[in-house]
Amino acid sequence: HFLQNVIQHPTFKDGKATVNFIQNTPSLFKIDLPQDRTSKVVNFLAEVIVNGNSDVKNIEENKVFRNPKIPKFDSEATHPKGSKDMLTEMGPEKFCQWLMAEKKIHFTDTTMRDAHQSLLATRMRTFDMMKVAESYAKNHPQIFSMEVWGGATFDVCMRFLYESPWTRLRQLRQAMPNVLFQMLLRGSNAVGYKAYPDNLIEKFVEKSWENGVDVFRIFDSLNWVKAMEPSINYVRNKTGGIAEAALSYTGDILDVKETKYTLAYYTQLAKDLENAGAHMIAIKDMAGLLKPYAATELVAALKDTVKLPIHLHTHDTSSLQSATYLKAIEAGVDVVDVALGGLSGLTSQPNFNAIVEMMKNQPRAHDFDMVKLNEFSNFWEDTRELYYPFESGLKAGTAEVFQHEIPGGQYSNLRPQAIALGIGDRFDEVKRMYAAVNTLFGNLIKVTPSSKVVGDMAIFMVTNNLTTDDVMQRGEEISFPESVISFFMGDLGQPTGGFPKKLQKIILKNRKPFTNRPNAHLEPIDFDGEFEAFKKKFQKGFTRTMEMEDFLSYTLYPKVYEKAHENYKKYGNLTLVPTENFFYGMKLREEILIDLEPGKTVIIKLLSVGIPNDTGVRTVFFKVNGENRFVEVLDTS
Ligand code: 3PY
Ligand code: ZN
Repeated sequence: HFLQNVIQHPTFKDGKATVNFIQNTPSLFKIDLPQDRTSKVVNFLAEVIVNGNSDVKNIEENKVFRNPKIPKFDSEATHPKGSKDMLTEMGPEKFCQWLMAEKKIHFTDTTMRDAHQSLLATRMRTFDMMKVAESYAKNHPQIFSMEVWGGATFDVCMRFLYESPWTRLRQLRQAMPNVLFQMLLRGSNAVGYKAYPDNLIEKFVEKSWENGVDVFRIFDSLNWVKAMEPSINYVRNKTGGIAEAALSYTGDILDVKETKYTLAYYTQLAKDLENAGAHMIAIKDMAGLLKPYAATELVAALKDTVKLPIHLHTHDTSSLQSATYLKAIEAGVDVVDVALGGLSGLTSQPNFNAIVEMMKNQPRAHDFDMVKLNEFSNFWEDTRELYYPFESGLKAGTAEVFQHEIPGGQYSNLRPQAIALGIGDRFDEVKRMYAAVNTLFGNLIKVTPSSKVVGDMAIFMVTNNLTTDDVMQRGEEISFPESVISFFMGDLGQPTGGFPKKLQKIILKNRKPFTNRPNAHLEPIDFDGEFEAFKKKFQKGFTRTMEMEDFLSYTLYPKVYEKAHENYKKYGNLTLVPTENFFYGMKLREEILIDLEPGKTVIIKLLSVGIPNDTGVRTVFFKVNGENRFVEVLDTS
């Protein structure tokens, strides 16, 4: 193509080409190939090289990354039998009986969901997960489950990573067919921040199961059983999976002054969830407030109250939570949530590797190949470096969490949110205000989305220099954040003990709140009609056939989906681009390999980046599979 361009160029034809002809004539490199997958990826790289990835702030120039090593495994061997195979053989009820009869402590590995949600603002890409997925499932098939989906991953996958969450799930499922996959489902709020129609939740559960989810951890951000019940039923009736219902833990059951979230409150909640049909009970300690001695009491009481396996989840924000696990294990908890060393600790889960060591030579020990398990920890430690712009900045455990009660998954987002609003240096105030807002709102269970309401209000008050007294005394003049108004309208359901009435009046300014289930006043989705309309709108120019899963993504996050879809059309499947290049572009003369599919690898080398021309356009020259290519990009800096 290049030679054709040279030969046909008028200057060359007229015999006027000098030694600088090629160098001064970029159009010679303009080769009109169809916009194939390679071109799309090259276009994306050129864009990031010139303008950066808009999601990445505060780049450290000349940062050098380590090369994460993938622990060895036999790619020819079949996967060893694991928990997924057992669920298939036994069905959920028998499987849960087997689990309760187990002496060994079992582990859920959260590395691919909550760990990076809580440490790296959920930015972990499928590319890095897929590097180790097969190796992990073959080396450590004895884990109880892998938490790989749900929570904030669904939104962030599309919003910032331009990935399809469904494709992520399918790819991981293929690489890890032997172990249970777990997701976090926000009950009536699915994987979003508001209530959705019941039939949307039903379809979402069904499709999640079909695409690979086995264990559904269902919670409600106000611990409202009524809001969890439909999801429990959908899992029971529409899937062969496990309905794990969660009690979200807040406060301190050992505090004699605690009158609301007492031990009796939690045991009653567990009983109600068992009656609602849960196969398992999770203690969801989203902020890491369950102290060791409280764990002894709570786990023992739950074991006495329900005949279901107990699964404990915590965040190590205070650095105390390995002790909580020890006490919970002694009290008979069946499964604990842990993250591989390199992505553990602080706002993430306690350290998997260390907890296995803690239990060695003890009656409830569970044997793992520690050399291998540590290699996986190292893989994540090295990989984590690539995500440095998304680190929360927390350097050490903080006992402050027992005062502010900010969930681990929210902490890593709240600071960047504060920085973006120009109050980064007032983060201490934000944390204190978070606690004050919680008291003002009547002491809530704070977990997505109720935690977002409290966070939004705290940020709003700090930004506007408001005190809680201001809110109570002159709240009529204040326009509160949308999420706060919606919360007091009852859009997220009813909190334990009801809303503080006086404040509710101030915030709603005479609007009448709902008292029934928010989903009950939402129009059901007309799946036949709306899916057809969706296909009409999005199928044109898209390379594969639109599926119900795409429609679900769109229905849950319309605007986010539209943008991700446009990007997909423009740039193709970006999960193939190595993370370093996805976030930071390429260095001059760097050469990278991208596997577009098995057996189809493209080799891309960056040759040069031109200076902006009169219209601000820069020409980026590459060598792609040995051929010269150039891409013109408008420099928006
Ligand atoms: C989520 O809902 O994303 C959470 O992780 C809550 O803890
Ligand atoms: Zn969590």
